[in-house]
Amino acid sequence: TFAEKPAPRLNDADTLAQEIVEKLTYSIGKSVKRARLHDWLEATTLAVRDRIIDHWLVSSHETAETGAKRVCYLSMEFLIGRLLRDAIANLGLTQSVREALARYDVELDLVELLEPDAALGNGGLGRLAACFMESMASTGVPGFGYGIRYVHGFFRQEIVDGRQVELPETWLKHGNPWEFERRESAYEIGFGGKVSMLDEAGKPPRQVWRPAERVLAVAYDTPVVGWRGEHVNTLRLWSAQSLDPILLDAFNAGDHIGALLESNKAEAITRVLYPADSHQAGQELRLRQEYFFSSASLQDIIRRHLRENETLSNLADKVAIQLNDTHPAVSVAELMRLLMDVHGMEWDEAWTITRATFSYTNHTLLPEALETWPIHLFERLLPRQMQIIYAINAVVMREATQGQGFDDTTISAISLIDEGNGRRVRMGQLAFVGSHAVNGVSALHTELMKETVFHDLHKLYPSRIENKTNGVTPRRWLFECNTGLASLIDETIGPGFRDEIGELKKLDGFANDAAFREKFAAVKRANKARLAALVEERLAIQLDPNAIFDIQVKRIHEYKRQLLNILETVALYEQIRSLPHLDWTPRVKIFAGKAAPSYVQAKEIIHLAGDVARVINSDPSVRNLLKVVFIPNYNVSLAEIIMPAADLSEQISTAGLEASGTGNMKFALNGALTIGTLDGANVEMLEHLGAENIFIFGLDADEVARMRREGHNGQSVIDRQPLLRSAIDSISAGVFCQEEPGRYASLMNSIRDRDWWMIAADFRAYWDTQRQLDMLWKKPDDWNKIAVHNTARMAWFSSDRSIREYAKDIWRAGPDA
Ligand code: DL6
Repeated sequence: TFAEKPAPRLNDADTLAQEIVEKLTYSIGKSVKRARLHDWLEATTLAVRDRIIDHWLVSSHETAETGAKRVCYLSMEFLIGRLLRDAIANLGLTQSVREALARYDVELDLVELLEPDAALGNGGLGRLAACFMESMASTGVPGFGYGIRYVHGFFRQEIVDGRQVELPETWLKHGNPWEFERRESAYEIGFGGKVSMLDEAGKPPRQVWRPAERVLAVAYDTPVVGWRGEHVNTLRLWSAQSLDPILLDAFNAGDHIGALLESNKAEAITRVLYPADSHQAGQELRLRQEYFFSSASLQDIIRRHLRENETLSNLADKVAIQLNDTHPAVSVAELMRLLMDVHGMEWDEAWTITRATFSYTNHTLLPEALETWPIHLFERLLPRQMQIIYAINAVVMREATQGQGFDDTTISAISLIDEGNGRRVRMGQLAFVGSHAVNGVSALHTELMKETVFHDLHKLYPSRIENKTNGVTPRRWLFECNTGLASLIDETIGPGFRDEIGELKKLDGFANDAAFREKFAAVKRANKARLAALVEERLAIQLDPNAIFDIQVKRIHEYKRQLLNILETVALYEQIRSLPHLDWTPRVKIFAGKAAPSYVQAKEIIHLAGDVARVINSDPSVRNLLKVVFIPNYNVSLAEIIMPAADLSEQISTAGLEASGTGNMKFALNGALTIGTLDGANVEMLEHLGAENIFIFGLDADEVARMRREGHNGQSVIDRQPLLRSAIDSISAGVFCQEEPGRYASLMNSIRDRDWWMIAADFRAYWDTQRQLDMLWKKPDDWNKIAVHNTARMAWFSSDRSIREYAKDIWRAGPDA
């Protein structure tokens, strides 16, 4: 039976070589002689997948046998990246697979590069979900990720004539050897139609929803293997299909296109990922996506539960469901519907179970990102769920009025229905009231949640909000992406840190060891050379590895302030030109990131970065002192090359706006110094690293809020700062875009006027801190000491720590439950 552990397979290269060639021959139908590199990728993936399956079946069976509580992580996004390297590293097979392929003159490194990135996410939220899946498997928490199998993931970015162009991404072009289609796990999902009361003799009357449309959600499973292959979880992604692939009546009547309309409409639901991470999409298709994957996941959870239990009354003891932001918030109403209308439960019991089962993570305070839906749309698409939301609202209102005696303003802030903007359903409120725990993703963000978006709900339910600071998996973000550094750490403190990341602290003492620092710096140099080679190949720009690699890679957004970095770059350029005799520290400014396709200002920022790069890179007077590059199409695989190559990490958001950040953690773990504001998890990095090992500047969140209240205006600051004024004037005057001098007028005016993102307000502090870093670079011993401290002290930011906290405080699941 599956309960018995399978006999361990031999991990030697001979056995693996044989298994890979078997796949090549019998699954792909190619001979060794004829196989292309892509065939080797597929054969290797299938052979490695077989190894994972052995562990997968054991893990699933163990969970079922022991009745252990499962954690279901509902997320609209999983930004996974490539899987092969991760899987073989976690299985401990990297060397054997490398040798096995080498027998056929095939290089593992080249094979790996052919795997497409699974880019089923936009940025931070989706990448966090991927880290959490890996950490749940690595810490032995029985986890199920539930999401959407988008045919087209996050768009491919090209820069054409300086502007971002979005192209469709086609990760499934060659199929996906990691996944298993589960046709037996398919569920009907309804939309529209009517609700009526059914009064059957002998039974209590109940509401029945008769949807006008139905589509099928079909499961595709990908195994997620944890560290040392000890535990394997499942990522279950839903694909939409039509119940009737062809409408035969229409087809027979000669309407061949009409016969396919239904199926096209159904399949559209999972065709493409919405490419905006901080702006709500607002379209009907998006709401369909949200409901589609929520309902499919809940039906699946209930079916599995009833297979193993006789009742749904103990659902919350057996399953914890985490809502990753509000995208799956409709689940609260859907679970109530399933429990009451389908499984005959009474309201009170269903409500108790629902709240005990769900918990919700908030990832942003930006008002434009907080999801609301027009009631008329919601009601038309999901009439029964709308009724349930009204009923939940009535319960909450009663608690607020009778229990607490809140006034009308507070009540209307708490309400699930926003009456002020054409009547809308507030998904944040729905997720909040339907959950027993609500968390922010850094200490500062969690406090701000209490003070701002959930101020009134926090008064009503004061113990519900708690903090769970984000983390990143050290397997992908250190062991795999920075093999040089990981091996150096092995040599220095032994390999124990690979199992217990806390042991990285042992490295701290080596910061004072000159020989170690030299080796640490040599690893960094090699990583910088690798990035420089990539930049030369893709952009034909040569970078000097002796310069500071000063890197800002993330989504392009005004609050992340790439514009502050560009202005400092322009000011530096002008200073070097006017004071060429000074001993300037050479810098390479590296940018990468995608803008949401409809975000005009963000696209202008990309254009400006490119224009500034073109002018600076072609000016002989700053050669070797300043270079600027914008690397197109930032994705997980590119990040894996960039993070280990950074000397300096830019985490410079307007304080109070970055919920946590996770790039900040990846950079520091790989030994980059951080220049940053007191925002998101930077605040906790400061605590763990010590003030001497991180470069904090600028306004804090309270000061930003105060200045905004007082009506801060940029011009008054600019007038007092000649460097800033000159940079803004040069950009406005078209120095970097002579072909269209007015191109950046409105971007620059936004700083002169309201300066909402506090760019002018923070410029001086940022400039001064950058110059302090210039000085530090001239003392490599001091710089490298700080870099070593960064790697040594970042262990706390492992996503294993985050997951253990969720498991203990929120889910009450996992090995220690
Ligand atoms: O929590 C993960 C990640 C944070 O680290 C970032 O600070 C935050 O911006 C990001 N939020 C999103 C979009 N949120 N929504 N909705 O990706 O989450």
